Amino acid sequence: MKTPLLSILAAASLSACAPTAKAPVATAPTATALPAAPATPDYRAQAEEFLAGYNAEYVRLYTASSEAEWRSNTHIVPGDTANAGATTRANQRMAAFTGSAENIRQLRELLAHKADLTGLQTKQLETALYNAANNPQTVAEVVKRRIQAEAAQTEKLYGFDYKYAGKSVTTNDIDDLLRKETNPQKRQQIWEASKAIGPTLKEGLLNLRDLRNETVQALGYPDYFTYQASDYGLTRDEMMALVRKINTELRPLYRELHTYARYELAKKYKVKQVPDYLPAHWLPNRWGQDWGSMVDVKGLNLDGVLAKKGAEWQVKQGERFYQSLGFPALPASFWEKSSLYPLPKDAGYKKNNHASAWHIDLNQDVRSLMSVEANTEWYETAHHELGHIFYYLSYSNPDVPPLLRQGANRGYHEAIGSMMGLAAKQKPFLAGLGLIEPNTKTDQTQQLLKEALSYVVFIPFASGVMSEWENSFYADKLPADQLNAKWWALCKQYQGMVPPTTRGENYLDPATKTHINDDPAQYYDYALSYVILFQLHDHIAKNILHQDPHATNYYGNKEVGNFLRDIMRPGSSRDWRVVLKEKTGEDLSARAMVDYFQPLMAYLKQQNKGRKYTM
Ligand code: X8Z
Ligand code: ZN
Repeated sequence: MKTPLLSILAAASLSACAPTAKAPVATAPTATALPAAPATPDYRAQAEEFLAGYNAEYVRLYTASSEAEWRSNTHIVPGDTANAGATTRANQRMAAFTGSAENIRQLRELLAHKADLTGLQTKQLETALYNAANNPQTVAEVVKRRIQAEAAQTEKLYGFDYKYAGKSVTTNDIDDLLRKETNPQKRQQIWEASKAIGPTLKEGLLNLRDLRNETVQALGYPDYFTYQASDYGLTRDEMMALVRKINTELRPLYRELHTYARYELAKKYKVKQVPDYLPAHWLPNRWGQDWGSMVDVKGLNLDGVLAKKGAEWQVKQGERFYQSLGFPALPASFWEKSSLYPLPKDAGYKKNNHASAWHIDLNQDVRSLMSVEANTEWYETAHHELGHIFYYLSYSNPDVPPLLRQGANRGYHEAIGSMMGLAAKQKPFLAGLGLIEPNTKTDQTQQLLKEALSYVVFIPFASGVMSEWENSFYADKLPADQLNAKWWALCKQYQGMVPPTTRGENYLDPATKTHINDDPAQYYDYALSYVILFQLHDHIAKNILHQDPHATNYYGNKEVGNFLRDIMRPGSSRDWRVVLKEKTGEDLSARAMVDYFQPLMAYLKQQNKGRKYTM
């Protein structure tokens, strides 16, 4: 979700304060005439005045930064310095304000009187202080260099010209080839083409690591990873313990999927000797993070349906789905200003090839940047991005000050749209919309297998490989000559995946993942979002729809919409733990996700009978 701008601002501090509890009002003066006491400063009034000014300036600078970043991400011409210059200047103005010594002094001073402030004031002040830590002007030079380095990295990342078989290809082309090509030699070449960008990004990434660490260190955070985790009110150790726990809970299922995939893919590629570890180029995704396209469910050929409907239909259909739950129509400006589809080949410029959603003015100017094509992956992604967009619109209300217009935590922001994407692929939903014949027999187990190959397979990548690598990169200062070795050691350990050939330090395969560059040290957001999405989905299915979680149809259900809007409307003004407990009756837990896929275990064990397990 993050735009580079958002990583400059960072996100709300959701530390373990009691956010919504009203502080007691100062005792009223008694009736008896006492000698006039020295007036105690009215901290609440002071905070109100400070925050009014702060929020107004924050919105103004945020909007200017977003506009500049938008241009930089939608109109990339290598070597063009105009956009990068404008973006850097706008971001520096934002940094100078959010990180100014005077603002930090006032924030600290007011926060020293928490007991006199309202919960909402405290939340805003803490958020502002959290944002300040990413841009402290006590180290203005470091912040300035980081902002410049980030702009340069974006340009390299999205200006790169991928080549396969002598021709320029887009990342959409590569992804499509990896889903469809059946010749293992060609697959290897395609996979290698997708990794060619890595070395280009190495110097910039190493530089950014130091600059990111140094900026947050100025306000007392030991490293950038710790800083990002603190947004959840967690220490680095607590965050790592949480993601490791999630990974452990899904490991038995992953082990079955891994065994299944090794044997099935060996059959598919006509390889006699089944490998112990999955060759990375066998998998239908550049990082092996989603294997969903391995399985076709008879009678549920979504790709076929979508191909006939076209790319535009998918985004429009996404909007209709949200509207059916009682969300408003998207503002006209969304359709006018978004960049939703691939650029024409002869455009003469490139754009960011990864999907994102933007809250340009922290109000009604919402946009999405995608390259939607007609296929299941983009159908899912369109629902995902619209989840961000409707989240933005939901908390852009007078009760939520601009500083708190963020998700309950970052994981929630990722969860809403992913959950809608899951719901929009279930059979009763598709049948209800007339996209499939309601009477077609489909194999429920195959459908569940397909889902597991997307959602379960993602966990060892997100909570394992990505989180462990970034933790080690930022917090443990992973040496520059061990970056790729560490990456592949983690891929083997968590995903059971190995590269087709030795990948030395002349490559930088982690950097081929866009988030490593422009959404740093927070990929666990997505792992947490899956956990949250299954918790929400489980609750919706069982307690609102009274349907089997595997076969739901949310379409048109206003109660589902109300449930979601209750979560979304307060933004980060409420504590995320309290919200989850209140809405689902549960603490954060992989319970619902594990339960959802439990029926698959017996099937997989049966399929894998006599096969060698290697994880
Ligand atoms: O990056 C994204 C979103 C960003 S708003 C499209 N996702 C992760 C990824 O692509 O790696 C969604 C799920 C995982
Ligand atoms: Zn997202």
